[in-house]
Amino acid sequence: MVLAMKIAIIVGTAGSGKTALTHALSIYLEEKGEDYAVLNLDPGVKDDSLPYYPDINIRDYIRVEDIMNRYDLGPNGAFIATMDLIVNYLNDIRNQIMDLAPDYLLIDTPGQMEVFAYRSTGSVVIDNITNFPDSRKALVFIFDPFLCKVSPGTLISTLLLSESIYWRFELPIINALSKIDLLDENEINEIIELATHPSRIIEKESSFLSRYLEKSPLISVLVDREDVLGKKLIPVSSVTGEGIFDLFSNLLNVWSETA
Ligand SMILES: Nc1nc2c(ncn2[C@@H]2O[C@H](COP(=O)(O)OP(=O)(O)OP(=O)(O)O)[C@@H](O)[C@H]2O)c(=O)[nH]1
Ligand SMILES: [Mg+2]
Repeated sequence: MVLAMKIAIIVGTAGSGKTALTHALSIYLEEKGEDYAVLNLDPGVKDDSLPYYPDINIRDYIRVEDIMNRYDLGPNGAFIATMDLIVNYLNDIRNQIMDLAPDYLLIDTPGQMEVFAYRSTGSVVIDNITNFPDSRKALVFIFDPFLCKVSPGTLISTLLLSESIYWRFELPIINALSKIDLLDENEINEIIELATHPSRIIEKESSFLSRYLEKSPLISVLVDREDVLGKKLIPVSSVTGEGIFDLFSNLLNVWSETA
């Protein structure tokens, strides 16, 4: 079956705004009259806390709280077990996607990004449920301003996280800065300036960090990739909708580049 679907997979650290951004993108597509579907891949989210209606919901198949009870596990162990058990339902989810056959599919991913992304399950899940010959995929990696504005070091770790997510999934990636309605313009500009030109972090800092960074192989990875990373960090607010048009335009570019 040929499905020329355009798929956005929303990833980011816990609380970065994945679910809210999935919702904001769904509102945007709804308003444009597009044919889209939303897939919730978070088996631990509270049902009444989802702001959108999931057309496909992993929780219809497996829930973290059931696994906690069944195997007498704590929340983290249960989440890891749940992610591993998800492989049993991949065909069902894939079939649901094929039945809906939307033009656009938005995938909201679990809070514990480190479990989802760094255990093998995450990429296996994404590969299996989205491997339609003509589909186009892109990751949207969220920079949580409340993590990356704390210090240059936390911004660097967020950049490296984005880079490592790219290598983990080997899919085109777009970086988005979330929650900009809670920032002033200077804060937004500074985060974008430094995130897209990591070498300026060294110039800016005259501290131990700067001396360390100059010698760190990690910063040279970022600086070497500056023209790629410098691609963009798109500021968005899922509350006001600011930047969602820009984010979607970038997604369209990435999908068309991979066509
Ligand atoms: N003001 C504001 N709040 C936001 C925005 N995006 C997310 N939030 C808030 O940030 C909190 C976390 O947002 P979620 O969308 O649940 O984040 P998440 O990444 O899905 O969280 P987990 O799935 O638990 O990892 C919620 O209280 C949201 O209302 C935004 O653009 N602006
Ligand atoms: Mg969420």
